[in-house]
Amino acid sequence: MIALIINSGVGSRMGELTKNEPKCMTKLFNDETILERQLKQLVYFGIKKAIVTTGYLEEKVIDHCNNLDLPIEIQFVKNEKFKETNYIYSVECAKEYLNDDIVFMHGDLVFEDSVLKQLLLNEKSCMAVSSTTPLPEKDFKAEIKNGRINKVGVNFFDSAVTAQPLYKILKTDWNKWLDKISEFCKNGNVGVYAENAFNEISDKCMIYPLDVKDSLCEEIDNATDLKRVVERLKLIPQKTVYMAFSTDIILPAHINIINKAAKFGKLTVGLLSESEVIRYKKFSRIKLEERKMMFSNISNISEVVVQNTLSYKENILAIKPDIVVHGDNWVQGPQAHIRAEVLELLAQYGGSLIEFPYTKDENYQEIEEQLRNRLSIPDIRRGRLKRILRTKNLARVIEAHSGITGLIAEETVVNKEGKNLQFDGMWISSLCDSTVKGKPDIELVDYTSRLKTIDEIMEVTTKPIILDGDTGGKIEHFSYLVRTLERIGVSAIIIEDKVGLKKNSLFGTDVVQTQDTIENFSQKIIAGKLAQKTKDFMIIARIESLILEKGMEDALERAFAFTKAGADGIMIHSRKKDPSEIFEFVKKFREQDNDTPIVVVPTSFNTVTEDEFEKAGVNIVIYANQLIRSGIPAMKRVAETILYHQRAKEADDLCMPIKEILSLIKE
Ligand code: SPV
Ligand code: MG
Repeated sequence: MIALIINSGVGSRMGELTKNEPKCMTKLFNDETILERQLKQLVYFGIKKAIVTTGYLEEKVIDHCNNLDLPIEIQFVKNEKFKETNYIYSVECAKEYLNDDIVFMHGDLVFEDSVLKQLLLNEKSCMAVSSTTPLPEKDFKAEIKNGRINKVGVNFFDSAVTAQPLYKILKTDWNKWLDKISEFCKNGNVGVYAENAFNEISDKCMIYPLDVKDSLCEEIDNATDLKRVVERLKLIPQKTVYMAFSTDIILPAHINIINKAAKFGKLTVGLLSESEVIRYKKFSRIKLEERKMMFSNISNISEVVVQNTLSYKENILAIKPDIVVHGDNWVQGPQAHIRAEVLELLAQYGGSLIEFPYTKDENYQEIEEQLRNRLSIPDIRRGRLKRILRTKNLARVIEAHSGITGLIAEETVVNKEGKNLQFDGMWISSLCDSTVKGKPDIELVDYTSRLKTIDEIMEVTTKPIILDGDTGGKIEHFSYLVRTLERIGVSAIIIEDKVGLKKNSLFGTDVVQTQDTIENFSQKIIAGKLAQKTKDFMIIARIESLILEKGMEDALERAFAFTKAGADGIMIHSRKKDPSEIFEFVKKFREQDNDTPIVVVPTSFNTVTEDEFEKAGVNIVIYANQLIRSGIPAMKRVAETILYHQRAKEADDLCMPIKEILSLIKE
């Protein structure tokens, strides 16, 4: 379906109003022109292309349309003889573009949405008529015969109704009408209405009257018409428009689309909630309240609300906007299903999705990049873990032991059921940091080396880092360690309540491991807390009672004591497959302490889902070693394959293509 709008004529009856402006640019109210209103209505009803005939003050019409920048393709066709011909000739000029079902209207016609809607919904070709308005003296009337339009013109008074030059014509009918128009024009019969041609073939070109009764549907021929129509328009409620934003920087491109959306009606903007922005964009730099303030101060926005999910469902159901506006960049790709849902919801009540062509804003990309780089600055990165814990019930953290595993933790995003899932932070595991160096996990890799690992990861990432601090070393040394970590931007250290030669917890009681006393370990925490200089840094106490089979009571006693000593979180560890002791601990701890974050490392109890942990009251889940454990067997297999075949070809399928490796690492 395409639209044909006739805008070639001079409109001399408008007097002064059309002296310098074409009639279609007459302003109605709120500065909206007749043409603007028509085009927006066409966009609203999903029409993608309009043919606009021009003539009088052609450049002004073209400029006006270009400035409107509506998501509708406009083909301008000039009637060079507009002064000496009627619009039958304008239609003839546009003929080559009219090979479709069409909505045909005069450029001075103002109608309400319901009129166009009924017209478009009609299965047959039809013309807008009114059985309730008195027959006009000089304007169009339609003679009705056998329930169809028989004649259209100003001189038919019998069996006639008031008619307006607004039609929907199916291609088959239109072709017949067009052929007759061409015949008229060939014979030089160009001073008449296009309807004169129709009147000769109305038995073949089946156009039915669509009675719009008292709905607004009027041509504006003079200043009196204009005044009357404007008064009626004032009574029609404005449309409601909805748009969602996740951005925390506002650039001209944003203002541009906001202005375009606001042209369609009263604009409500939904701001993606902080936790959802973190999910979607990795990090929100400014708080939701600040984003609200920014958007509320944009004059074309009437209301700002929060959108709690990437899905628009909740807000669409609550607001029932007439229009949702979005860039067309979500037609394909990860957001396509969100769009599909929006369309489905709008269809339920007759709302419309209006999509503007998306233009990639280089500026935006650059600023995003610059701001993203800032996220790696120690002062910004350090505080992110606490912010995440404030906005999400459960943070998911994965181990990183090198630049490349850091990048995997940083960049991996999975889209599931409309949600972007990604990791909130990185765990620098003692086990992995030792293993990657071919060393046992016994505090053998010293801090010179461990800080180097952290630095390598920090160089290429922005997400918060939790350091596995083993026992934390001597109390006197621990204070220095806290300051160093804090200074470089680490967010938290987890220290375990063990002394002597530390072995990996997953050995449990198979090896000799000694637990620290509550008093001594509390002193370590106190020393660490005294040493730290910012409020951002967290010292998390890890309790080994369950690992060392010292019982639940011991674990809980320690947890409360360490919290009292100032620990910012408690990590409870277990090496059992069965998670019940973990859940028991969390339940009992939560009975007395609702605030202190609880951390778990579900290496052995790996059947528990994040959801289950969240429900139980856990706040951080650390996937502590899966990247290194998956990497080692893959590498071993390749080494064995090469040895076996004595060449590398057979190993190729086991390897990532060099091209992909290169694209993984951005320069
Ligand atoms: C580590 O990842 O180094 C840990 C967790 O400390 S665990 O290996 O389970 O002890
Ligand atoms: Mg460790």
